[in-house]
Parts: sequence; C-alpha cells; structure tokens
Amino acid sequence: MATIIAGGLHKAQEVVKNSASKNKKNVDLERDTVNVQTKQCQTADHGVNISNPDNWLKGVAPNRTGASLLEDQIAREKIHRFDHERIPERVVHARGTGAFGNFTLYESIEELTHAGVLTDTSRNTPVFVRFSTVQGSRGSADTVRDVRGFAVKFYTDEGIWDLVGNNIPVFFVQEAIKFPDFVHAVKPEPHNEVPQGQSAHNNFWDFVYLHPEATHMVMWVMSDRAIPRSFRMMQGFGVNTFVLVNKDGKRHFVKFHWIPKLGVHSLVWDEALKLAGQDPDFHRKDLMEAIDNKVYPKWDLGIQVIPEEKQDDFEFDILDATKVWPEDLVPLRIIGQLELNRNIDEFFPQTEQVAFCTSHVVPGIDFSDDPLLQGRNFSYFDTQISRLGINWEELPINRPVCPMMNHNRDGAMRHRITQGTVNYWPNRFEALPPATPDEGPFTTYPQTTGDAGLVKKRSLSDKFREHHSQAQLFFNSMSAHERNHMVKALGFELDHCDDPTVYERLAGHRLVEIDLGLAQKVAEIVGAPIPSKALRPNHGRRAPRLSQEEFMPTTPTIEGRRIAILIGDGFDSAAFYGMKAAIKAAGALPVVVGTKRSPIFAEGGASPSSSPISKKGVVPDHQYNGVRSTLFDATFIPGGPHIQTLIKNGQFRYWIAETFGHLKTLGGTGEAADLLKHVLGSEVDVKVAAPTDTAPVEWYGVVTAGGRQRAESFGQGFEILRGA
Ligand code: HDE
Repeated sequence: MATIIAGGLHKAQEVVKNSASKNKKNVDLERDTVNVQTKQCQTADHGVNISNPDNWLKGVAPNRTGASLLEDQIAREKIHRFDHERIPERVVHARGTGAFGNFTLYESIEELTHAGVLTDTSRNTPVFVRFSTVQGSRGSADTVRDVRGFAVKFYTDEGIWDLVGNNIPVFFVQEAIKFPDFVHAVKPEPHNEVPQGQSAHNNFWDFVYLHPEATHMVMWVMSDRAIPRSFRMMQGFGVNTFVLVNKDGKRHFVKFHWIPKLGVHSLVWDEALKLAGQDPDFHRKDLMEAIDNKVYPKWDLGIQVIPEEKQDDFEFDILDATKVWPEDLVPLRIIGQLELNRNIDEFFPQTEQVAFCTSHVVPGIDFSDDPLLQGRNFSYFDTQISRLGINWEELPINRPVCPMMNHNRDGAMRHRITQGTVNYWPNRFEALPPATPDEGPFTTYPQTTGDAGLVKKRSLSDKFREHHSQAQLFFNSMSAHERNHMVKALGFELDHCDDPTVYERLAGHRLVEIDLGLAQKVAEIVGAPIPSKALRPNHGRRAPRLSQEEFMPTTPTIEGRRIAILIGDGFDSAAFYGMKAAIKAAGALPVVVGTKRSPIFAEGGASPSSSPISKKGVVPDHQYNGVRSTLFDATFIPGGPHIQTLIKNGQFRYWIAETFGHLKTLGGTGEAADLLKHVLGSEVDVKVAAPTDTAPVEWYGVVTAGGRQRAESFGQGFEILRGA
C-alpha cells in the first residue's frame, strides 16, 4: 500500500489547485495551509530563526556535559508544545478518518424544501466526510464488529449542514437521556477497561437484555453490516427523522440515505479478526488509496418522505429511531450524488478537529420531535466545547464558506478580529441587523402542538413500545448465509460473556422473541438452556432491501478492488503483464507480491523489451512476509517455473487456502493450476477461462466469491483447506 500512498501530499495540493475554482472549501482552507517541504529555516513559534533544535542549553565546564538550563526558552517551548499536543478524544466515534468531496443534485426537490443545497441543480457543494467506529478509542483497529459513523459536513452557500449518520438505519435507544447508559455499557468495563473495540462483554449484553428497544439494532450489529469491506462499500443513514419545509411553509418528514455506487460489501468474520492485527488501519488506508488512485468513492443520496397528514398511518411511530421506514411503504427517491475526491493534508487539524453538530441545518431543513434528535441537538454542541473550546466553529475545517458575522465574541483562542465600537444588538449604528425575509433567514417551522390538553410528562407515544416486529422483519429478510453469519456473531459475542445471567437471558428470552430457531442455535453454541417455545409468532414478513445482497451494482465490477499477483523468479511474463494491464484497465489495483522485494526475473531471465523495467526485472510492491491474503480481494498467479518455488513455500500455500476460505476469486495460468490443485485438492473445480480482450491469456479461475451456495459452504471449504 505504501507505494500508492507515497506522494499524497503533492497530489492533494494538485487537486486544491485544479479544483480551486470549483470547490469553495478548498480555496477557504488554502489561506491556513503551509507546506513543510520548503528550504526555509526552522523558527520558534514567535518567528525567531533557530540554529540548534537538537541540544538543550547547558552550563558546561571543560569536558563535562553540564546542567541543563531552564533559561533555554527554545527547548522549553518545544517541550511545552509537545506536552499539550493531545485533546480529549471523542467520547464515542473516537476512531475515524476523513476526506473531502462534492455534493451535486440530480434533480431539485423544491416541492419539498427551499434549501439551496437540495434545489439548485447547478451547485457543486463542498463536503467533508468523517467515517468512524463507535466503541474503540482513537488507536483501535478499523475492522472490529461495530457500527460505523458516516458524518457529512456540507459547506453550503447558506451555512453548514451537518448530516451525522451511521451505516445502520436504526439505533439502540429511543430516548437521548438513555445514551450515557448505553455508551457506558458498550464501552470497556469500568473495573478493568476491557474490552477494546468490541461489544463482546457482559455489560453490553446485560444492557441489551434489559432494553428490549435495542433488539432491532442488535440484529443489525450481529449481521455482516457491522464488518464492512470498506467505507466505500457501505450505506449511510441519517437515522433520525428530519423535516423539509418548502417555500409555501408546508412540511414533510424525511429520512436521508446514502447508497454506495460500488454496492454494499462486507468482510467475513475470520478476515475481520485477522485484519485487526495484520493491518489495524485497513479501512483508513483503503479510502486514501482509492482517492489517490482517482477511483473516487461515490454515493447516491436518497430520501424517504412522509407528508405531515400521513404521519399516523403506520404501525410504528415515525419519530422512533429504533424503526426503519420499510421501502415498500415509503419508497426511496434518489436525488443527488456525493463524491469523495481529495484526501486530507494533515490528520489533526482536519479529521481530528472536525466537529459535527446535528443542530447545524440550513433554511429549508428542520427538526422533527424525534426524541433522540432533540437530545443530540443539545449534545453535539456541548461536546465540541469540551473537545475544542468555545471557538470551535472558527477552526478552518469547521468554518462556513458563506459570510458569517454576529455579536458573539471572545472566549479562549478567539481568532477573529472584529472592527467597530459595538458588540450588541440593537445599537445606535444599526450594525449587524437581523436578516430580513428577503435574505433567506432560518425560521423555525411554526409547529402547533395542536393539543389543548398538553401536559408535561416523561414519556413516549404508545407505538414506541413495540420492539420486536422489525427485528423479526430484519431477520426474515436475510439470506441463508447472512443468517448463518448472525448465528456465529451472536455465538462469538456471548462466548465472551462469562456471566450466565447474561447469556442465558439473551438466548432464552430476547432471541426467542425474534425467532425460535435462531435462539436454539445460539443457546446450543453458548451453553444456555435450549428454549423450546417461541415467545411470539413470527409474522413472516420480509423486506428484501434489508439484505445487503440487494445492493450489488447492476453491472458487476472490480473497480477499486485490490488484486494480488504472486510471483517468484521464473514467472510467465506474458501472463503477468497481460493480467496486470487487464486489472488496471478495469479500474482495479494490481499489487505484486514476490518471494522477495528485490528484482524478480521472468522465465528466461528478463521481462519483455516493451517493459520499462525489462533489464532490472520486476520489483514487487511487497515480499510475501509483509502482507497477507486478507489485504486483497482476489489473487492471480501467472504460470511458469516459479510455481515450483511457490508450491514448496508453506506461506504461499496458506495464501491460496486462505483466499479460498474467504470466498475470494483465485486465478492463474499454465502451471499455476498445479499450485491451485495441490492446495485446494480435488474438492475444487479448477476451471479454464478462455482468453478475452481484457485478459488476453488463457487463465484458470477458482471463483469462490459472490455465490450464495459457495458462501454457505464457507466453513466446510475452509476446514478442508486448513488440513491440506
Ligand atoms: Fe452521536 N455523538 N449521539 N449518534 N454520533 C457523537 O459528538 C449523541 C447518535 C454519531 O465523526 C458525539 O462530536 C447523543 C445517533 C456520529 O465526529 C456526541 C445521541 C447517530 C458521530 C454524540 C447520539 C449518531 C457521533 C461524540 C442520542 C446516528 C461522530 C463526539 C442518543 C445517526 C461524528 C462528537 C464525527 C458523535 C452524542 C446518537 C452518530 C457525544 C446524545 C442516533 C457519526 O455528541
């Protein structure tokens, strides 16, 4: 991967320049951006040139080291600055990564909203997106089983709009006041700060049992959605119910969806576990690599809309964040596209200091009474004060690209200098008057409670009390192998709970509310009494688009995928170069893995003369000990005498077995079939594919990915191969 990421700084700057006229946020950030790669000499923070940044000032007697002097203001400054480099990590979603991009509209939805960002089809709105995990701290691994954050900051002409979503459409709790309990329960336990980056522990599952409203979300978290292959290949959901207001003042309820153009794909659990150790930055690097290679990740923006007069037409409360709006009842309408096309220049001032705030909406978008959203609108602003200080909105990554001016002043680290003698309204100069209606101000929708008998109560509407119907709907909608993965995920999690109260209650009660078969399987795995009676009948309904298999791209694609090519001295150069070019032509990334990282020569001693590296041989991107099959989506092995070297090497044999076990495509030419057959045995059908225009060599393929039947035989296949 290093080869691809190298030079990122220059590329990022290039994009800033090229798109300067298009992307207002890039232009805005330029005024705070400097480049360390200049020959300017080092200075202290107050600008004085420094000649010795390496030694502390000392009182030195002849031939002695001498005492360090406190007087050294240069050394002290360096240490002081270092001592204070850290800020509090986010209380949740601490681990994340970000990128810049643009949002454009396919069609205006002016009948629903007067927000410019959702109506002006000529606009190219700059965005910054931060993806994250939830449970782990800043240094935890990327591929853990967890919800992923999908937070989008739109820098619109009317101000910032933060759509702070997740990759799962529902949430664990219905009331914001429950959020601290939930987060305490899922985070590492208080007595020993264990576990990191996992929900597999007593307290989380104890919480789940005691909160039936968490059941639906838990089904999603135990599904493949919680171990995405890439941030680029997951859906995003605003989760909460928002409101759109049109120019006539009519309001509609809305849910926002992001749908990835590459489809929705996941890792298998064994890969996720291994990757957490082999490459804890797997998702972070994957995103940067794709953008550096100009395979820009794209999502469609979809909306589901419910007119105000239909809000009571559903069996669930449309403000309940533990429920989806099934698409057969409320169709999804695609209206725009998000593209990520620029990597960050520096992590801390951009990804770490970016601060999202659900209460940041623009005119035309408003809040519903969704109780979670109302609580979030308080929490995000508050948490940014604790992380970044009261002037957090002045930071370059957070400031809007439209004019911003008011009488808010002062506070720690104020940057802005405002001229003039007044800082209050009204004032004798009429300085900074409130916006007139013509200036498009934000106006809160004049919602009437409509209830003469309004009373203050700590409660939710009755429909909020139904917790199992959609959990069943989700489970019913999974394919057989997705269900199988859920059984295994529950087995793994509950195996990490050593308190019988926790796993027995879960299997014997909570899961029986969803599906008896599911509960029985899990109970057997984790050693709980096996339940014999369903607690409620399964309503049998399905919603196909809850299964991620429904999100396969209409034309199968390998765009943006990483494909390993295994070689040793004596590989077939025609097959090697032919396939490498074909992979590139299809928008995927060939990564050469060799027996060593020094030059490797093709059969006959040299590469073809057409190759620029013919005399030097091929220098692989990695040697086999530096990477593992888990880092790639498929593997190709050219034929040639080098196969004999690979066959003798246990690690290459394991590579083949593991790739097969993880249901990924294996391909080869000529003698590569010997290696595939040697490792995979007669159980596996090694097929010969005819040469095509893009793959102009005859090659063997063991296609293990994509098919449901194959997915079901995953465990079996893997076991056979381990033995081989
Ligand atoms: Fe958050 N959440 N949350 N959350 N959340 C935070 O804000 C909170 C909720 C989500 O990349 C915090 O800046 C409350 C739902 C994302 O910087 C904090 C409740 C959804 C991110 C906070 C929720 C989310 C956060 C911590 C009510 C999906 C990361 C740091 C129950 C729609 C944003 C921060 C980033 C971050 C509070 C529930 C998504 C403490 C009170 C539902 C993606 O303010």
